[in-house]
Amino acid sequence: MREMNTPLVLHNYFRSSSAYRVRIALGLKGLPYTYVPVHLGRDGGEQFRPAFSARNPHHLVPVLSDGDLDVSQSLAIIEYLDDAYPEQPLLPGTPRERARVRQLALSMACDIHPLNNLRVLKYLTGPLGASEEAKAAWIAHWHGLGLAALEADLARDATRGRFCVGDSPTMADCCLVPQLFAARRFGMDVSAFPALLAIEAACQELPAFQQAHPARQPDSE
Ligand SMILES: N[C@@H](CCC(=O)N[C@@H](CS)C(=O)NCC(=O)O)C(=O)O
Repeated sequence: MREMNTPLVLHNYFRSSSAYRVRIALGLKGLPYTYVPVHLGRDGGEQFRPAFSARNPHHLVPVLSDGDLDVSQSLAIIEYLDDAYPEQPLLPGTPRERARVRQLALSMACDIHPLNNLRVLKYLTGPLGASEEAKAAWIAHWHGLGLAALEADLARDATRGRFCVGDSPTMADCCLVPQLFAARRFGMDVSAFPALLAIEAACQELPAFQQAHPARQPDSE
């Protein structure tokens, strides 16, 4: 555990893309936090331990604790942080831009990520009896479909700037960088997505994105 003199505690796993989104958001907003690792594989998964289950009965990281409040769901956490700690907003000022940021973030958090989540993949190869090859094909299919749609969406969009929406990082960028990290981890070639890669490069210039990288976390293996 990395202790900080702050009310914010992030229950977290270094490789989790959902947790990675929140680490980026906390960094962009300059908010210190205590890092509590929750190992998703060890001993059947620490997300099922009673202490964690009491915080999140869905058994998923991340959970952000702020005093006596526990918030799960990475996008709800990021919106909570923006509401409670408004400095360095991660949602833009106009309704149109806010809708666009949410649209992009949700397309990753709802339409790409869940299909490749640990428990889904375990169910495929466990009860459904899928082979490792079938699992790899599943991952490549859903990642490829989702990222190609995102590339087409961003490539034609006039609100895109250095970042997904405009020239400041938003919640959409907090999702994009972990999604590309996950795609590469699963062995995908992402070179066919130049708009995504250009935004990722702009993000990676910022310390908040660099410091949130899975390899830099205390529980990194
Ligand atoms: N929609 C949730 C997804 C959370 C989620 O799926 N977390 C994954 C890690 S990225 C997890 O805890 N998986 C544990 C498991 O599948 O057992 C969010 O955005 O926070």
